[in-house]
Amino acid sequence: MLFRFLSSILFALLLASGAAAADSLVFSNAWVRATPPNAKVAGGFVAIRNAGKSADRLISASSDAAERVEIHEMKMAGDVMQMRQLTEGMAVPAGQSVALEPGASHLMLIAPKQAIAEGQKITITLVFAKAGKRIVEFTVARQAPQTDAGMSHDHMH
Ligand SMILES: [Cu+2]
Repeated sequence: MLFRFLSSILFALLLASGAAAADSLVFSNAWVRATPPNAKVAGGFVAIRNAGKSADRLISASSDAAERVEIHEMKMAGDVMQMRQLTEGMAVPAGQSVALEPGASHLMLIAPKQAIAEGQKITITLVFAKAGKRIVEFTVARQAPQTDAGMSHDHMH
């Protein structure tokens, strides 16, 4: 009986550590493109790295700053670049990074409730199939933030 009790505690601990292991999504370069006042949409971009061992999926997004937030992709239809909503969301494979970036997949803030002006912060909640909700702060900018890759490393001597 005692053994049974101990093993159920152990099982609970394993479940808890499993939940912690799901917490392995890393977000970088989160930004929303500044729009003119009264713009009907704004594009949101972020790199998502899944450092975990199980595949996940971005299934929806929302923000207080907009009526709704959709997950879009850009696709060529003949000669024309078109946007469509990814109603099934976007896969984030284990051990890989996916980039929401201009000209590719992106978040679309529909009917912004406020001016989206340079320098502002916009909080967007990203919902993942396994990891659940993640709250990510996006900076409003005119263009993609520069990463500092390579600047302070690898000097030749
Ligand atoms: Cu779009």
